[in-house]
This record gives sequence, structure tokens and C-alpha cells, in this order.
Amino acid sequence: MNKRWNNRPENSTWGEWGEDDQLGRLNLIDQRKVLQGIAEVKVGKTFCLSLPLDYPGGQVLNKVRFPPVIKPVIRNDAPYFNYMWNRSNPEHKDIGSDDVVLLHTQYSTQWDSLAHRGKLFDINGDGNLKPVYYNGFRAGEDVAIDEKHETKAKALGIEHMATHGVQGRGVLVDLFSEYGEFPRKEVGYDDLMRIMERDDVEVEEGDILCLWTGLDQMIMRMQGEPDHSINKASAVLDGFDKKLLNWIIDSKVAAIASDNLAVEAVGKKLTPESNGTNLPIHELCLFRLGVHLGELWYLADLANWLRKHNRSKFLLTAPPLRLTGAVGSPVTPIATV
Ligand code: UVW
Repeated sequence: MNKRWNNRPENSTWGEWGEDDQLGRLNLIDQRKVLQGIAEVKVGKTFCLSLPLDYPGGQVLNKVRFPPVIKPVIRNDAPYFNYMWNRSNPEHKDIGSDDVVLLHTQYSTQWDSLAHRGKLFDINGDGNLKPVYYNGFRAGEDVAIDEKHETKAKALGIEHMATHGVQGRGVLVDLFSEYGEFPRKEVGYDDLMRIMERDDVEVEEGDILCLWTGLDQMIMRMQGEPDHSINKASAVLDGFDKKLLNWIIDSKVAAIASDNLAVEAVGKKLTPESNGTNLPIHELCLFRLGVHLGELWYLADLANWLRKHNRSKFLLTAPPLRLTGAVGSPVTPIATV
């Protein structure tokens, strides 16, 4: 029994960290896990795990998300860009520039917050489905939109992730070396376990799992003008594989990130077993477990370095923007090895 729900989804973590918890499994990244991450720093080399935020380019991967538009602030009725302050006082020699950005928060390298995907669920156990998110927060009341289309995740906004810090131990699994770019492979539990065993990769409670598929290097190669081949390229997780979902539950990973669009395959058909979703990993992670999903990360350089040095673990520092009420955020993750 909880003030927001009295029926919690099967295999969920709702209530595990308190009835108002908004962090989900980020709670598993505690001081001990941060120190475990820091212990992976051996040579002090850093990797930027973000694409340029105007990549992938165009709308080939997602029709409704657009690259950032950057404009100048207007000051004294003029664009405040290369602004000559001698306009107001001839003795000034200063010049100044300020940006305004229209940013689709999930266009490029990003985190999904726990308010990104919810579900119609019988939260009261009375047979009525209600639109809710992780830990029973309500669509409408808690994740709100008004008549002017102004939105605010009053609960589960991305700022909670930012204040946590998202610094811990990252573990990378190299799917690219096994599956390459074409044909796209849907990776199930058996595939994942085989590759982890091959590369001697172990994932422990509270680790941030990073799955490298090679889509990032295709995106970089296409230099902002991707063609439709990227919609069929590189590995994705098979969210319809029950064994894989069970592994995500049992492994207690704190978050999952990948260089592909959605971690899992998109555009699939519902099945009688898929629990009313065609993105079962999103449903499991964001709605039930409180596992944030990172998408379109740039993992290639890190992955190649780790392989060369026979390693899979690193310190990962990946706070999103502290953008109150947003349901996703760009991120510039940094790996330190
Ligand atoms: C898709 O684009 C399907 O995934 P997400 O909404 O998580 O980015």
C-alpha cells in the first residue's frame, strides 16, 4: 500500500526507495559505486561520449525531432552577436555574443528521464487503467501539460538525475565486433551472454551498462546527412526476448546506454505476450524498474581503446542538464580510463 498506488507492476522497483522516489535504480549508484568507478581510472585518459548535438542530421532517424537552432539574443533591438558596445558609448571597445537555442532534447546524445515513457496501468487494483509513470506518478497531475502546451514534469523530471550526478562505473559490451553494421541484428539474452563471456565482461549491481553497436561511427561518417540505411543498420536489443528482460531485472544495472536510436528495436508489432507495448525495454526500464536509458551516445573511440587494452570498465560521469521539468536531456558523458 502506498499513497499513489496499491497495485504495483510485476517486477517493478516501485516503493523500493520510498514512496516519493524519483531516481529509480540510480539509487544503486552510491558512494561505494562511485569509488568503484574511480578505481577504474588507471591512466587518466578521457573520452567524450557525445555526438555533435546537430548529428545524426536531418529527420531520417526520427521524423519529429529536429537539430538545434541557435539564434542570438536581441539586445537594444539588435542581435547581440558580435555586438559592438561602442554603439552605446564610443569609448567601449568590448564586443559580446549571447545564444538562444531551440533544442529538441532527444534529437542527439541524450538521457530519457523516467517521465519519458509511462503506461496505462491498473494502479488501484480496481480494474481501471490509469495513465501513470514510474512509482505511480500521474500523467496530467505530475507530468503536466497546459492549454498553451507548456509542459512540466513536476515529478520525474530530468533534474533529479542531474542532482544525483550520474557518476559511477560504466561497463561496455562491444556488439559491433560481433555483428558489424549489416544486417541489423536483434540481440537477445543468449547473444549478449555469449559476447560478454567471450570478452570476459562482468556486469554488477549498480553498473551503467553501455552497449556499443557501431551506429555512432556510421552517423559520424555520414557527416550530418544520413541516408535511410541507418534505420536498418547495427545491433539493437531484442526487447521481446523474455530472458533478456529477466536479465535486466536480475542484473540490477543502474542505467543502460547505447549509440543507437532506442537501445532496443523500434517499429515492432505488439504481441499477445508484449504487455501492451512495442518497446518492452522502455516499458521495463523507464516504467517499472526506474532504469534511465541513454541513446545515440558516441562510444566508438572508448570501445576501441578498451578493446586494445583488454578492458571493459571505466569511470563514467554523465549528468544531464539540470533542466527542471524536462522529460529528457542532452548529455556530454565523459569516460575516464
Ligand atoms: C524512440 O525514438 C523510439 O525511442 P526514444 O523515444 O526513447 O528516443
